[in-house]
Amino acid sequence: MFDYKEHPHNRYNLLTGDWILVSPHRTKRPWQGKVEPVPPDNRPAYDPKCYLCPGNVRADGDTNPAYTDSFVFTNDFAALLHDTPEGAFTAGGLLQAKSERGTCRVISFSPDHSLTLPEISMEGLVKVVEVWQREFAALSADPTINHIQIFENKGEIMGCSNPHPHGQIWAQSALPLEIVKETREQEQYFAEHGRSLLTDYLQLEQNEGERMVIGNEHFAVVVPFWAVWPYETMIISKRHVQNILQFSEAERTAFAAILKQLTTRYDNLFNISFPYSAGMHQAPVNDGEHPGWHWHMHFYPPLLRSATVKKFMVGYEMLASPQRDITAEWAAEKLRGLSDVHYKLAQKEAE
Ligand code: H2U
Ligand code: ZN
Repeated sequence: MFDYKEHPHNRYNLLTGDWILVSPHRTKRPWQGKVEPVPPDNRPAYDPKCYLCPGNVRADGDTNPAYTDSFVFTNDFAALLHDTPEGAFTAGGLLQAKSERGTCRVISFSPDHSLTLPEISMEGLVKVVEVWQREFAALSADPTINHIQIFENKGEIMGCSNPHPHGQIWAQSALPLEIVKETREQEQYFAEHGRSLLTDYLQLEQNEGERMVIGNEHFAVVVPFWAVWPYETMIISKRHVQNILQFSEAERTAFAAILKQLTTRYDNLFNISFPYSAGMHQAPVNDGEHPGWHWHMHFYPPLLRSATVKKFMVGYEMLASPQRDITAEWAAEKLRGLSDVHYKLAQKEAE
């Protein structure tokens, strides 16, 4: 009898249409591979060499203002540019290239160099959500922009260039690959059922329970059935909205709260500042109606079994398909069991 908790199997990703290989029996294998160093975690509130701290000079020679909440600027090394000429290149009916237009923004989440999202106050986090909303509104006012990717790279292990709490936004005219897939799957489901795919998925997860992590009145966190990264999660809005501008005031606060709670639990998993890449997926803009699109946020953390052992996406995964050993159900149970009090606070209180 097939038991998906024990036997190797493929799981279907509802949002992309991809499949991933799950090998639950393999978690018992011994580990003698690479162990990552734990980066030091005792930063000052102000670092004179940091390009994001207030009053400091950035690579392009600009001086940051003495900001008190958050601070947003156009990336000095932007991957996308506003003034790219329109055009295309083809050769032999085989090679294709199309010019791409856009912009990249950097957002410092706080003037305090020593903080990370879970350590920023609720008031500060609500302001971060407001900045995301303002940026989304401003960027979508440009009719050449069709997709706005709001994200955060956290931790040296993810290639993050600076520990100062910050995120990025890349806005562009083409729809990137993941968005094309998620648009296709969500629109198709909506056309068939008249409800959003994630409304029905969340309902199912709430009924099953075993992949749920945390939730509040407006948002829920789940380890997706098809998760690839060991502790991958997804924040889903309980209301079917297409983008962050449609959040009510209560939803904005509830989103800030769930962000704090989830990132706190992540830090508490291995008692370190937990690395990840995280980002919101939202409906395309200036691109007609997308009634099937349902706002959500993915968290992709690279760590596997401790602060120093990372999951590698190599070999079979580069050549064939993503694969995981520990199951989504096991990871969710682990995350559910963690405290909502940040380990640094708990340590301070214990002293
Ligand atoms: P990451 O740490 O997630 O890579 O983001 C930091 C971004 O900040 C990075 O894309 C930009 C880099 O190009 N940057 C500036 O815009 N100005 C600077 O002075 C240094 C870094
Ligand atoms: Zn700084």
